[in-house]
Amino acid sequence: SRRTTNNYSAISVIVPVSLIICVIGLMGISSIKWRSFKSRGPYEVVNVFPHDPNAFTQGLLYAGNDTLFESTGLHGKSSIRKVALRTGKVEALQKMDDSYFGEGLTLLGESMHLEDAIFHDSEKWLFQLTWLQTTGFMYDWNNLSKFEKFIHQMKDGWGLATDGKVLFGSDGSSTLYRLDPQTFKVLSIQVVKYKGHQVHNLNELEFINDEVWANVWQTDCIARISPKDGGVLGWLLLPKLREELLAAGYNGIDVLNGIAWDSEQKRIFVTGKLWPKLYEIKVFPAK
Ligand code: DDQ
Ligand code: CA
Repeated sequence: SRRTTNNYSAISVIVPVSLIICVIGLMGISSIKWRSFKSRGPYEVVNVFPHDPNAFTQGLLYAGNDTLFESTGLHGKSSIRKVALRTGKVEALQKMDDSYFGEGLTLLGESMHLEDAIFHDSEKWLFQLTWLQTTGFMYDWNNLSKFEKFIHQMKDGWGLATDGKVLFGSDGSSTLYRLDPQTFKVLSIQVVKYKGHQVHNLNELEFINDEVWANVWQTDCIARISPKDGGVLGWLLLPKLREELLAAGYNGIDVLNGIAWDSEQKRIFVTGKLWPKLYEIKVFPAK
């Protein structure tokens, strides 16, 4: 009878324990499935908007109120334009002289104290670079036909962004420049590096949450740069966006280029040169 009691107690332990192990195992499997479903990648497409397929996008920014400003390149087709986010409709456009190739674009004002501002009556100014030249243009954001030339000290003009105080510029090299928005003098430079290797071809820029994001020309990659030391904090790899457009038959598209940040609603927009679409994406932390 003692033996029977022992057997009983063994069963009464083994059965519930194995049941518990089984349940924990199942929960584990389902949580792995759930996690892999949730982490389809480090980003997610939230919205897709129309984009002018004739815009050779070289600069993109969000100006509030579902409005973007865009700088386009190619000689004879370069422009600066105000674009409605939801429809992609061009609401204002200033064509550039045929000798210029539009490049990086940023918007600065309000918080900036512009003593010698060219347009005293405007509260914000758009700054635009041009390719292979040190000439840039400053526009009244309310009236794109009001503009003035400036000369900067970078080798070339590619990307432009701002933290609200200085301009960040790129010139196709691995150098990230800080420029004074009043004198356009170089305040400091940083060499952008990933694990000790220089990252060349830095193109369109955006200042997002204390990071400088840069499209790397001829790649589907965006480098997230620390403005403290020029180190790459992480990468955003977006080959799918371009590949899906190609698969949908848009054969004339060029590279991914154009990042804009809506700091109020925390929205990130990306597009490309001659892309028919502009994407709102949600990005998960770099690390
Ligand atoms: N940049 O964006 C790398 C600064 C300039 C790209 C220039 C691409 C030139 C394309 C020329 C095509 C002529 C039809
Ligand atoms: Ca930008």
